[in-house]
Parts: sequence; C-alpha cells; structure tokens
Amino acid sequence: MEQSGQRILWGVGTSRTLRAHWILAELELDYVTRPMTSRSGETSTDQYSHINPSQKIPTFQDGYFTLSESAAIVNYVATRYGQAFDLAPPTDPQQRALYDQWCFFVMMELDAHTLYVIRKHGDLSNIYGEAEQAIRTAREGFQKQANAAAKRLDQLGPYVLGARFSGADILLTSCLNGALRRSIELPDILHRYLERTTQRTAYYQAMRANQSV
Ligand SMILES: N[C@@H](CCC(=O)N[C@@H](CS)C(=O)NCC(=O)O)C(=O)O
Repeated sequence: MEQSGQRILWGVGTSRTLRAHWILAELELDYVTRPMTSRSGETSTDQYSHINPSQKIPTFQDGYFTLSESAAIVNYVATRYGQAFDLAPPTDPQQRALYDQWCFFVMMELDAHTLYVIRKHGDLSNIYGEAEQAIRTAREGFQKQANAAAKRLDQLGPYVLGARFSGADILLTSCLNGALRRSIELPDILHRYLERTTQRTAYYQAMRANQSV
C-alpha cells in the first residue's frame, strides 16, 4: 500500500504520459515516477491491473485517490492544485463548457480518431493489422480538424483559453507534436502556437521526466 499522501505517476515514454508529467511540472508538484513503458508487459501485471483495469498508462495516484485517462489527470491536477498558478480550468459554466469542448475535441478528433488510428495501423500494424485506407483518411481527418483548431486559435489566441495557458494547451500540444512526428503538415498558426507552448520550462522538465531509460 502506498503512503496516503504520496503522489505517484505510473508511466513514461509516450505522448499520453507526457501530458501528466507536464501538468505536474507546471504546478511544481513533487511526485514519484513509476517508469513503466508501453507494451512492455508491465501494464498487464496483477498489481497494475488492480490500479488500472484498462492496463494502460498513464495512471496517477494522489494519496489514496487513483485516476487514469491522461486528459482526466491533467484536468484533475489543474483543478486541485492549479489556482495559485492560474492554471485551473474555468469555473464559469459556459467558460468551462468551452474548455471541455477543446479537451474533448483534442482527445477525440486529434487523438483517438486520427493519431491513434495512424499509430495502430502504421507502427503497430504487426499487432493491429495493416489498413492503408484507414491511415490515409486518418491523416486527412487530422489535417481537417487541425485547420479547425487553427481557426479557433486565430480568433482567440494565443492559447486555447485566450490569454492564459491551461491544461487544454497541454493536450493540444501533445497531439500537434504527434502529427509533426508523422510528417502531417500543420498550418503556420499552429507552428507558432507550438513555439509558444514548447518553450515553457515545465515542458522541458516534463520531457526529461517522461524519458524511458
Ligand atoms: N485514452 C488513454 C489512452 C492511454 C493509452 O492508450 N496508453 C497506451 C500507451 S500510449 C498504453 O498504455 N497501451 C497499453 C500498453 O502499452 O500495454 C489516455 O489518454 O490516457
């Protein structure tokens, strides 16, 4: 049993684990990393399955509170600890709804439907099978939705919430970086956005913390 007050983050080495390391770094929170990597078999042990029945990383433990899903971890940490850093999600219902709109948009349209499809049927095709057409439409789908994100950012900017950086920027940045790694072209406005978000000190700290050794 972990100590009651200890913060533990399970998982390194993926864009999804990076999100959790990043929000913890933004808020300068102490935590212990369990450096478990993807597809190493470590996610399917009995001990880990008890903590996260999905057998996926990341998982975050805040004392006795256990949470999975990278976006939920980002938003939980930002809500619980982010006030002092002006990083908490908005509390006004409509502003919060717009924030949620960004988060769900990123997780569904830029992650699950597109990047993850490309990864599954590209790098991991030995497990999930070849599906050239699915990859092609996922790349096109990503570009279309990235253009939509660029339009919204152009109206609001420089961050998802306008003036201030938030957890939704962590989610968006991780997906845009994933697209660049796969040579998906992005509009200039998103390149300029990435220059802003990836120059943050906490981003470098998170990249280091997320390295698998
Ligand atoms: N929706 C989840 C997805 C998590 C996920 O798919 N994690 C992958 C690594 S990126 C994983 O743990 N796969 C299982 C394994 O590697 O054993 C999240 O955002 O946290």
